[in-house]
Amino acid sequence: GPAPEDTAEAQAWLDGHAGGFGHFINGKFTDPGTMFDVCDPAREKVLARVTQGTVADVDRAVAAARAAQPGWAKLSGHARARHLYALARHIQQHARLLAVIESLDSGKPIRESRDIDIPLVARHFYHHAGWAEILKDELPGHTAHGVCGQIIPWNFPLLMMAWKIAPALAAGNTVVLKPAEYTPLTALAFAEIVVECGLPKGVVNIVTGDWETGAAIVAHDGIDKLAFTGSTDVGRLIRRQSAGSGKALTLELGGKSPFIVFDDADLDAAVEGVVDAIWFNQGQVCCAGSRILVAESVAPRFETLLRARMTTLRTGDPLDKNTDVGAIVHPSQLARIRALVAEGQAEGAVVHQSDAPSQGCFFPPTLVTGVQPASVLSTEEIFGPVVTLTTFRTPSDALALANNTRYGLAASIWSENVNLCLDIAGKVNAGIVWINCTNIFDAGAGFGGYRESGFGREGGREGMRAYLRDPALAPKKGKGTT
Ligand code: TXE
Repeated sequence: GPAPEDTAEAQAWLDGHAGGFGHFINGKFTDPGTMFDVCDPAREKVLARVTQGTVADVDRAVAAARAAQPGWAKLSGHARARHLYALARHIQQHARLLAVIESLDSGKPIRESRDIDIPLVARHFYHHAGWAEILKDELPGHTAHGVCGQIIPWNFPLLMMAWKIAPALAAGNTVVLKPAEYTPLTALAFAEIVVECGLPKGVVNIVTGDWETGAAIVAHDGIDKLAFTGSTDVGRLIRRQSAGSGKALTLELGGKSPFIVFDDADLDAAVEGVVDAIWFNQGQVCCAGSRILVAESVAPRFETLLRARMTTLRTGDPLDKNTDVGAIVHPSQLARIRALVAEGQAEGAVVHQSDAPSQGCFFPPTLVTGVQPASVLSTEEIFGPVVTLTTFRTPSDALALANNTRYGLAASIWSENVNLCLDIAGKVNAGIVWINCTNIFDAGAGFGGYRESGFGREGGREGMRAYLRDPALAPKKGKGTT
């Protein structure tokens, strides 16, 4: 079960906010307005109440960000770096609280939030503090966009926030960020850290709410750059709505990433790879390896090993340190996963599942065999712990199957033949390719996709450039200043 010292600290924090949360605008929390419930999907109970952001709230947040931006951009790179280093250190100091709140709010296992999400959040701020220091030398003449409007999803709430805020601030932008309506709590805890670190007011503004709040950000004239991570449908909508507005835009959308196992692969390692590819964060990962493509000659042995491994996965209480697979973020996502799997079954797919609790928002780890390439299970992003298994004969068959998707986010290749790996890596349509590993992230490496997976990169040099105006491309007169 949960460790009492973990839950006590988080419970005290939640109790301290029993009156509900306002937005974080211009360095302080507003009074709560019309509120909605934020729930723990594993226990199906209300954790907190947060405010539904209105057009007027977004307006106030953008005004604060606008007013703060010239001063923030005028600071030396070193001064901005010191603020980012402070944020990173304070995140580390509050790591346990942030990890527990993240697990309560999203349903992800505490082992993941503690060992992956929160350390990567701190790493992202440290990395971009370094960028603030060297920006003038590395990207001379580049200037900040101005005010960034950032809309993020619920699968990695605090990490997606860090991916958005750290480079924006390093570059001299100020931000208005909207967390996802299912998981706003760690962003609000981060707002308290912003106060604790003494960041100038108005540099970071956080407005909570659902799609209407997001739409108000997208439509706002005072925003110079939009960054969105979420569903492909909403990404498409935002692209259409912002076309011609002069706003810079990056989109990080869905995926249906292949996981290719060649006949000479280390099959035990590849089976562990599947665990990381599709059962990490309950498969609610944009770059999840959701389509296993395995060489026909080793497929029976691989399937046997994988099904044996599935029986050892522990699905249950996210706060239990022994849990491998936690809860699905929200009943609406659970319903979506169930409907897609039922549709695949109706088409003749064979479903293999391990155990999951019957109470709470859980879906068991699921392997699907006998699926056709045109099946909904092969083409649709399920965004749940569901992986398909298909066989191939030759490397060129594998490549054709891998690229038979409208997405292009990630791919994972398993073989002991490095020449084959590098050859396939160059031909697979994916922004990120992993060889004999999967779901590895680092602040120093650009992350992003092709086709319907969006455009623009986050992390690394490319990610930094996305938050800057290239002097060669910038209009003569811009709103941003450095
Ligand atoms: O995403 P939405 P949903 C995929 C995944 C999932 C499906 C639906 O397949 O099952 O999307 O999830 C804000 N203008 N991904 O419905 O709606 C919203 O408030 C402006 C993949 O939760 O895209 C939230 O903050 N903003 C993905 C954010 O967009 C709008 C992660 C994402 O929510 C808006 C999440 C609008 N019109 C879901 N409508 C990934 N790539 O990692 C919604 N939002």
